Amino acid sequence: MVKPFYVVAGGGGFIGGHLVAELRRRGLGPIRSVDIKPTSEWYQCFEDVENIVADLKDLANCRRACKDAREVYCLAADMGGMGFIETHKAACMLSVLISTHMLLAARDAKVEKYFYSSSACVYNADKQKSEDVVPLKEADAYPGMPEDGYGWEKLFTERMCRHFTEDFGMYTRVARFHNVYGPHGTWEGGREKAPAAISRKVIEAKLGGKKEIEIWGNGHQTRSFMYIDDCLKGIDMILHGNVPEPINLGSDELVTINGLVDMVEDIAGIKLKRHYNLNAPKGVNGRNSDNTLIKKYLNWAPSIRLRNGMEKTYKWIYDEYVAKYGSTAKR
Ligand code: GKE
Repeated sequence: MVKPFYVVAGGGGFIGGHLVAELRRRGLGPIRSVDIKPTSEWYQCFEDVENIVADLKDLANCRRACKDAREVYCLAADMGGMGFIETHKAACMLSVLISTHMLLAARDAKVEKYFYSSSACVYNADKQKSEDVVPLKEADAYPGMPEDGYGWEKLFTERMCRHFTEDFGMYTRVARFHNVYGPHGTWEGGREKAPAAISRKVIEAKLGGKKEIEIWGNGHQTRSFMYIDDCLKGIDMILHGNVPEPINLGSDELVTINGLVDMVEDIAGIKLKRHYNLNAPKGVNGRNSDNTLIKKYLNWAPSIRLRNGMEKTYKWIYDEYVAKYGSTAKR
């Protein structure tokens, strides 16, 4: 019997919501989307999808999620930007219950293809000490010294996927996401990452009239940021391609945090006085994606320019902000 369902675990989240939308656009289905949040808090929710509110830390819920599944995309995790993962290490590690139970349930349900979203946070911290970072190759995850809490859980689950393949013959694919951004994601509340946080702060300053911004760290930190459309394309290619090992899925357009602020200011048409909070969560000094391996396997790598993605992201957050707080908000 052909198993029909395309299952997105974490479908109420930023990337999960976009993935459900993309599967619909491709005409695939039926689709099942599972998330712990009430559907009113899902970033994207579609009536023609089987939407389930459930805690995937419970094995029984994972079995329900994987029933009759053809493909499973495991994106469910308790996570966020640096402000969240540095201060919620135990919660991040408890996602191992989701990761473990989803793998078990998918194995027992004999799903055809299983995708796991790992993270650039698996990389050895010693390789990310300098802002002038050498792009991270997949082998740089070892010897293991990942981001404390969140990164350990991701690295552990990568290994679990590998051994489920080796020991049980399960088809798994693993991508290491590098800081994904775009519309329909978290932009306030503490879990937001730098692209959304900087956008919100610039909007606050623009609408509030106080022409100042607080930046975490000294602004010299470097990162690469991947626009959601590249992420969706990469997930599809990695899941359906011959990519038998964890692989970088990230942009290699390196930018300093100051450079990101310059860009958002330019988009907003404003210049702000900068305050640097050196006690705020900072993460690693430098991180970039080496895309040699993904090009070798797929003859493709993320290529959407940061400026293009940030213009769309800024606009979406601006509209959300005004809808919530009004256009003369002083927060
Ligand atoms: N979140 C945030 N908010 N970061 C800021 C802010 C702000 O207002 N101002 C400056 N930053 C700086 C942070 O201090 C950090 O150095 C850099 O921007 C990027 O922060 P981030 O976007 O929150 O997250 P990271 O790139 O450090 O880490 C993320 O990496 C991903 C994988 O590449 C993780 O939080 C995970 O979301 C994910 O695994």
